[in-house]
This record gives sequence, C-alpha cells and structure tokens, in this order.
Amino acid sequence: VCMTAYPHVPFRPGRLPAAEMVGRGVEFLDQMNRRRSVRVFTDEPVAREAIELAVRTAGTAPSGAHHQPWTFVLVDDPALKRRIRAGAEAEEREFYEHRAPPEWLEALAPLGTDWRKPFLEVAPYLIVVFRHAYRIGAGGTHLKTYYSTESVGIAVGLLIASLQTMGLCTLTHTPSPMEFLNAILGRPENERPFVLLPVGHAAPHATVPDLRRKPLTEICVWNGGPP
Ligand code: IYR
Repeated sequence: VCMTAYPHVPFRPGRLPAAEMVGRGVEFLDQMNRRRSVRVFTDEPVAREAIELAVRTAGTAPSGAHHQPWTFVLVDDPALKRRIRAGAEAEEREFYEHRAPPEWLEALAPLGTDWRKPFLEVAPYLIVVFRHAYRIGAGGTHLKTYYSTESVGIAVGLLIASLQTMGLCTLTHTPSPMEFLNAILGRPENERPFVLLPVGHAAPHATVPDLRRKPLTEICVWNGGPP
C-alpha cells in the first residue's frame, strides 16, 4: 500500500484590493452569464491549442483524494465524429420514441430538442469526458476512487468556463445510455462516459430559447433564511 505523504510547499496566493476583487467577480459573472447552450454550429476550424487549454483548465479541478478521475477524449477525425453521431442518434431515437417517460418529454418540450444531432458532425471538435469509476492497481486489482462524479462535474464546469472565456460555444450533451462511446473511442471498462461536448462557433442563424436565470434571491439564502 502506497501511503507516502505529499511534501508540503509554501503557498502565497496573494491578495487583491477590495474594489478589484469585486470588479473581477462582476467581470467574470458577466462573461459566464453570456454563455448559452448551442445546438447549431459552423464547421469553421478552431485552433487545437484552444481545446487543449480548456482541458488543462479542467484538469485543475479539485478531486476526491486528488485522484483526478477523468479522461478527456478530443475528437476531430470526421470518421470518428460520424460514428459518434450515428451511435448517439440511435440511442436518442430510442429515447425520444420509446424510453423517455411522458413527464420527461414534457420537461424537454420547451427546449424543442429531438433525436437528430447533426452538431456531432458539424462542430469542429467533440470533447468526450470519461469518469474513472475505479482505478486499476498493481496486478489488475480494482482500487476505489472517491467523489468521482462530483470531481468530474467540477472539472466540466471549469472546462465550459474556459471555452466561454475563449469565445467558443458548446453544449453539455448526454446521449443516454452512453456506453457506445467506450467502444468507439476504445476506453477501458473503468472509464464511464460522463458528458459529450461539441465545441466550435455558433452558426450565424443559431437561436436559443429565451430562458431566464433565477435571480440571486431565488437561489441563495443567508444563514438559513428568515425565521
Ligand atoms: N439526451 C437527450 C435528451 C435531453 C435531456 C435533457 I435532461 C436535456 O436538458 C436536453 C435533452 C438530448 O440530448 O436530446
């Protein structure tokens, strides 16, 4: 059993003046608040470097026991994108036409989505995020990971924020079930598909639903709220 402690090193994160602290927060909120889930992309190329920067940013996420239980598979090969689209559309067709309970379809109706996923071929990149359900130890033993779902969720949040700061658009797409992605991308059994993100630029004719975000007063209470 490996139980060597990390050596500790000094950490001096530095401080901002109060006004700059708030100013940066306002600026970041404004930038994140401009993000919308996009379902119609252009095939315009995007620098690979931008995608790798977003993944490096995602990789800074905190994770249970620092196991970093994630793999980001970057796809720009047209043949692979075509196979992923075919796999996703087969599952989605089944979902929309048979599997989804009426209540779920009702919840989705305002978004106007259906089983067709052309963006999986049109967007220049797909990022397929895998969560490590366990780790493979010496001799092929299975070792636990901790809070892997939470960890990967945080990482994907950072990924999306990074893409947004670079002026790129994405969609958090979850074809269900997603096991077909292991077969197409050759990922091992311990890696579970978590989310699939097409990345690129929004088509000039793209529209998004006119959603409203809950204001602070609806998502936040101080100290347990009024008595
Ligand atoms: N995975 C399907 C259905 C879907 C589910 C939820 I929850 C959404 O917010 C949107 C869509 C699809 O991608 O169409």
